[in-house]
Amino acid sequence: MAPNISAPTGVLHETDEEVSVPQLQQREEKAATPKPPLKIVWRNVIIFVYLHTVSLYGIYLIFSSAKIATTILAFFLYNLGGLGITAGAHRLWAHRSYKAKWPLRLLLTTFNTLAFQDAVVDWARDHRVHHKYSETDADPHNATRGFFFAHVGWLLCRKHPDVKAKGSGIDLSDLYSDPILRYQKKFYLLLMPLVCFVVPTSIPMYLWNETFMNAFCVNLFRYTFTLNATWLVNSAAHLFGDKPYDRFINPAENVSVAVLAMGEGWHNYHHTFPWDYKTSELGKYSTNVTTAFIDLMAKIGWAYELKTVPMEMIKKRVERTGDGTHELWGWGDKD
Ligand code: ST9
Ligand code: ZN
Ligand code: ZN
Repeated sequence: MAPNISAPTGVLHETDEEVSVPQLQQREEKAATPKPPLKIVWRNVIIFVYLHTVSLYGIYLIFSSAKIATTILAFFLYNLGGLGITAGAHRLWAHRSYKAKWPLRLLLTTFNTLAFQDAVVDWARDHRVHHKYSETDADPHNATRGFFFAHVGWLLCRKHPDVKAKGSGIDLSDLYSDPILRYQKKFYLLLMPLVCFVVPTSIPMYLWNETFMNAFCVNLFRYTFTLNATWLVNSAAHLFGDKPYDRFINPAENVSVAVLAMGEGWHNYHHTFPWDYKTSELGKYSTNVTTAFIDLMAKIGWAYELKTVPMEMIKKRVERTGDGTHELWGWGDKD
């Protein structure tokens, strides 16, 4: 059964029939081809070890010498940066699950730069490849290679040749047609250090006389925390949780990840119905802050054409491919 909405160019809408075809093809090819050598990128290993070490010190400073305002700011910026990934790179740009007017696109691009997960066009390219070739060698963070690889290991080595080969077939014209995204990519090496590091470190120093060390380390912790919350979607939410919508895929429903990742842990639903702007069936605000944000933007007219999935389609899918954990008896109480 195909979704009853039109698919924009380059966006991946899996139909029921398509779900396992790439996995099957890949398994057959894999048996015949030797594994390419793993090329570790030591520069990244050093950077991520440094980042996590300073972040641990940042946690210590939060509980010892940092001012409370510095910690509150870090929490606030985690939310803004998070929205730049969830509402921006993920739901708006990678999946086109809603449309946004230019002020919202500009805001989300700024938030996205604060989260420093590379330019939106590159993030969305990897993510579209991830959905289309999920759990194969063409998936940049293929979770069948284990928790560590899916979490951060994939950022510490060169990509598998299949990622580049299969990824080159992904249409990104919709992303490159947006001047805001083109400018973000073009000036990324100037904008990112400013928005992600310089401004968040300077605010506490100039507004409430925080020390450089406290401001710098607490902000680095904020950045690393957001990274790990994001990476958990690729690792934990691809390995642990129920599969009420499709038991034949690895992505699972993981409430802890949903809370940390602002609503992105409902991953069995999301991989089954990737065009839903809520990335979950109900999109309850308590475990899906991003949906609350998009709904607010829709109220002021900055977000529009929000895509969802008809309840009847969800129900049929649950009955056909679910693992039996869906509370079907609650169908009448949806919010
Ligand atoms: C980071 C990203 O952390 C995290 C993304 C996670 C995604 C999660 C998704 C889950 C759902 C959403 C949940 C959100 C939750 C948020 C919660 C928030 C509270 N297709 O990459 P290169 C080609 S970033 C086609 O260098 P290498 C292409 O020609 C952290 N072609 O590959 C490309 O050239 P260009 C900060 C592709 O050399 C060329 O290959 N950033 C594709 O193998 C070279 O590309 C970092 O730390 C493709 N998919 O290096 C940087 N990919 O780009 C880390 C590549 O010019 N990255 N090509 O077109 C790197 O250093 C490198 O990418 C590498 C691989 C070493 C990992
Ligand atoms: Zn997605
Ligand atoms: Zn996934």
